[in-house]
Amino acid sequence: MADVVVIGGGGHAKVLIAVLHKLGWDVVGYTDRDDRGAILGAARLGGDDALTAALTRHPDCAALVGVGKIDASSLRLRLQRDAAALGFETPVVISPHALVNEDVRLGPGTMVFDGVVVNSGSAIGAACILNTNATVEHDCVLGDDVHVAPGATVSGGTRIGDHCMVGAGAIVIQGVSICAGCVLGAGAVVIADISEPGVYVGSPVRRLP
Ligand code: JB3
Repeated sequence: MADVVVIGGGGHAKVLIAVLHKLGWDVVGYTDRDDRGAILGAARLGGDDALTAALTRHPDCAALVGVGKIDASSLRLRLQRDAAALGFETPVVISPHALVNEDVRLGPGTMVFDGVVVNSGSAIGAACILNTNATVEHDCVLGDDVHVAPGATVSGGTRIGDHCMVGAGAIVIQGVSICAGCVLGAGAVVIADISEPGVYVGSPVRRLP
């Protein structure tokens, strides 16, 4: 059984820890500035300054970012890079209840949750979240720190830049390019390229001022 520490102790961490348990990882604890109590049996170790001590106690320990993402900030990627700089491995996590087909590349720290389908030819960057029941179709290219929220559909041949957030139930049609730094609201429908960072809502999407 491999050891892992989770960075962050909120809702996303809970979902991540449940998947880690199914995969047989031993979650040695989580870090958070707030004490959120035990999360599925994982205790708070302290703030992020407790990571160094955790690595000393568990020298082969991995670390995964359990802070979620609801905007276009780079926080998750920064936390992951900080953990890697301390010496932690940041492995890919694929739920046993997800389907990742052949010829798919997943960057370090990317997490693929229950019910996700990723189809062949797709390349997903580092520290991404493919959340519950999301679909990433064939030949897509997703940058680093992209969150595809529950139930969203990214159709074939789509490109999505770094730090984007594809909201719950959103639909991106085939072949579209979305630049870095975009947030698509829940249920948004993207039918044309997006080249300006911002928050987009509706069907078809419009950019919020
Ligand atoms: O929609 C879904 C399925 N999931 C959402 C997820 C993607 O994003 C979820 O519903 C939430 O909207 C959100 O999850 P997250 O980030 O876990 O949110 P929350 O439950 O508010 O917890 C965030 C936790 O991260 C808080 O306990 C913060 O104190 C902690 N946090 C923030 N910054 C941090 C840091 N923890 C550490 N260790 N380091 C930080 O820099």
